[in-house]
Formats: sequence, C-alpha cells, structure tokens
Amino acid sequence: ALNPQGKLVVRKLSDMREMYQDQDAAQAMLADNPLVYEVYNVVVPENEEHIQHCTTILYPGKVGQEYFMTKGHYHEIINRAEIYFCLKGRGLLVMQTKEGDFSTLEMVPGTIAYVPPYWAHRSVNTGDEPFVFFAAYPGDAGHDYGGIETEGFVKVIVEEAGRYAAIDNPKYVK
Ligand code: PAN
Ligand code: ZN
Repeated sequence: ALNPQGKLVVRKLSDMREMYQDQDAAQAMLADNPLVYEVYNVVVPENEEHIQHCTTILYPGKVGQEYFMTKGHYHEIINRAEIYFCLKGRGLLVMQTKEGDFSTLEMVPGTIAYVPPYWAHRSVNTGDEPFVFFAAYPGDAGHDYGGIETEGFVKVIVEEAGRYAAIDNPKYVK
C-alpha cells in the first residue's frame, strides 16, 4: 500500500511490444497482453521548484528470454539526475549515455541507486516476484522515450542458464 497512492500509469505488453528482441514471442503473448508495470505518480507541479516522486511496480516475466522491463528514457532536460530506492524484489538498473557508456546496477531492498545527469535509465525485473522501487527527480526533468523506443539500450538483459546476462543489442546504433 502506498500513501499517498498517486496517479496510476499502466504499461501492458501491447504498449511496448516492439521494444523486445523476440518479436515472435511478443506476438504470441499479446493474446493475454500481460501487465508489465505500473507507476504510481504523486502529482506535483512540473517545474524546477518541485521534486517529482513515484513508485514503480515491475512484474516478473519474460518475452522469450528477455526479462520484463520498463521502456526506459533520457530526461527531456538531459542533465536532470534521479534517485531510485528499492523496496521489494530484485532487479537491474540499466544505464547509458549518448556516447555509448553503459552500466548496470543490481537492486535489492535497501539499494539506493543514483542516476547521474545525462544517463538514460531502464529497470529490469530479474527475479520471480514484483520488483518495486521509489524514485525522485527534479520537477522539470520530463521524459524522452524517442531513440530508445526504436533502438533500445546498448545491451539487453536475458536469462541464460538460470541467471541474467547482458548481451549486445543488435538494433543499437551509437
Ligand atoms: C521512473 C520511470 C518509471 C517507468 O519513475 O518513469 O520507472 O519507466 P519509464 O518511464 O521508462 O516507462 C523514472 O525514471 N522517472 O524519471
Ligand atoms: Zn527518469
């Protein structure tokens, strides 16, 4: 339970199906169209005086071998940073810059993750229960999903031999 609960945004597979590598697997799963994640946004004015804050619940699951994930984004004002705090479950924070720097951070309850200015970020549920984290970022940051929607991140996070592995994304162009 979240208090205050905030305004709910729901992302189902149909909202992001082209972001997964295995398009045949995605197509087959669309009949059920599973819920991938929910974001509970506490509504505050979108200007630099305020701090946006929200809680994401990313459900466990995979499309083919690729774990359920958030869309991922740069901030529209690209030098706006962010803090994530993991509340439940297990996941991976995936980050990159436009120069092609790439980094991952394992998150478990208690992990405080810092997303520095200029770094795109995506979360991946590498566990078998909901991965839940709280986030706070400058009110005017905004979200830029553009390039990531078509090319994705430098690497994709898949299950290999029972654990996660980061493998090169063939669609990524620097
Ligand atoms: C997070 C994300 C949230 C959902 O609050 O917005 O986890 O991910 P997408 O926005 O990539 O769909 C955040 O990073 N806000 O800036
Ligand atoms: Zn963000």
